Amino acid sequence: MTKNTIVAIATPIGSGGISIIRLSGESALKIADQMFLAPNDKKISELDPRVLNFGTVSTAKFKDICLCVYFKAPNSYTGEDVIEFQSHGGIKIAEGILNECMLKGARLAEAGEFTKRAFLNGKTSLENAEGVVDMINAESEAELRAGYSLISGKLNEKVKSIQKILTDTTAQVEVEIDYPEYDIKKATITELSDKLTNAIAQIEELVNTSQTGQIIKNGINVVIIGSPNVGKSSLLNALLNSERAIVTEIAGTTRDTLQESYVFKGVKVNIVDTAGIRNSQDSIEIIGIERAKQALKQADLALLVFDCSKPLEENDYNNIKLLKNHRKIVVINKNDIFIQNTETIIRELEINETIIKISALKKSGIELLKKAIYDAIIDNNVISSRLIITNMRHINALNASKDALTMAKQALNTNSMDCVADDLRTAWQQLGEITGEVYTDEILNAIFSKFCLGK
Ligand SMILES: Nc1nc2c(ncn2[C@@H]2O[C@H](COP(=O)(O)OP(=O)(O)O)[C@@H](O)[C@H]2O)c(=O)[nH]1
Ligand SMILES: [Mg+2]
Repeated sequence: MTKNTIVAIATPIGSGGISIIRLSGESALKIADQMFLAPNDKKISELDPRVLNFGTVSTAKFKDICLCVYFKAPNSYTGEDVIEFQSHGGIKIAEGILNECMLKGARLAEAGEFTKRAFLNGKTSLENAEGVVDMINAESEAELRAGYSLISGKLNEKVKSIQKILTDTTAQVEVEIDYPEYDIKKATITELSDKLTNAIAQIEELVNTSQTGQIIKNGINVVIIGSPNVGKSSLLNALLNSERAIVTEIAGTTRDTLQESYVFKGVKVNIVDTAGIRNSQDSIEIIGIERAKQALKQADLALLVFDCSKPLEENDYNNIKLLKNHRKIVVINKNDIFIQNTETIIRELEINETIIKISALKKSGIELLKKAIYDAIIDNNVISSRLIITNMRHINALNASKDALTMAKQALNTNSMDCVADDLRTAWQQLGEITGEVYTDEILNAIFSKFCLGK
């Protein structure tokens, strides 16, 4: 009877101010009544819901002073009876209360099970729940903003408004199917077609934000490429403002790729320092150079670094060739010495890309470079739009819906109204997968397994 009541520690495991142990399900109140007493010997079921009560929690092995709150179904996170104990924050205390709840009949919740129940009980939509995970896992402000637009229902609102167009259109199409004795007016076909064009345009507008959305989610991937000793590792350190990579005057110091991140204007930038590319006999360095080339393939942008304190050499020209078809920014380093060489180098490079002059040693030009990296990749129009699609699942559903609408439009032109109705239903359902109006167990498992325990 009680196996449907779940329990988990909702706060991170470790020492801290407080730990929260959360129970949800039909026996939550009964279990809490056996464990918690307020000072006047009142059980939690005798106290008001939604009030934080002071009292004592008792387990078989110890007692603790704690707070306890009861959310009565359906007015809770999961839509079921929910109890939360707030104990002193310690691993043994939280585990003890958790174990006691299990002894009294609750079972350990799976990852994301509280939120899954919230979804199944109609307390949250699917994309809303995904917004919660995105916010928890966010590493930049841009990710937080994208997560919040899901939680606050902006995508939901938009999807519902497109679905409304589709429902209206379907109704009109079905009238035509039901009364085939009347010839469909040309005006009707044009009107229906316009509605579909409008829906497709709205979906496209969302899909168009997804490229920037994916970058917001994953960060801008930047790789530093250049000959040995041009100052790549010094540049990484300057961008991070920390002495992360080893810098020496010995060529070939960096053997392996090294990835770190910083945040600029709220967007995460993943930056990879690489071994200088040259013809090497050193077997470890050769592997490093291979890794550098690999990192280049995965990067959104390369920083091609040159040293302006000496003339360009063969390795530099090879790197220009290597990066010929790659999106890049040219970085001229060591601008603190031999500045007169810089212009000669720029002329020799014959490169049309953005050129930024810096001194990694003196940390000059670094902010300018950070801005150039951001501007090269981020579409400011998208960033300032209210809604950015960051989630692959949403992108796929939007594209599938758009495909079905394109087919509906073609069917409309050939007057196959049954096909139009079918395609419209598919398009509606694909949008429904975003909000969770349409779902399968696989979809739910894929989404909720990304949650942490206790969420
Ligand atoms: N004067 C000057 N020296 C630099 C600058 N950047 C790097 N160096 C020096 O160049 C040498 C090689 O630097 P490093 O970052 O290890 O180069 P990497 O091999 O490309 O990673 C070191 O001695 C650095 O101190 C710079 O902006 N100005
Ligand atoms: Mg290096």
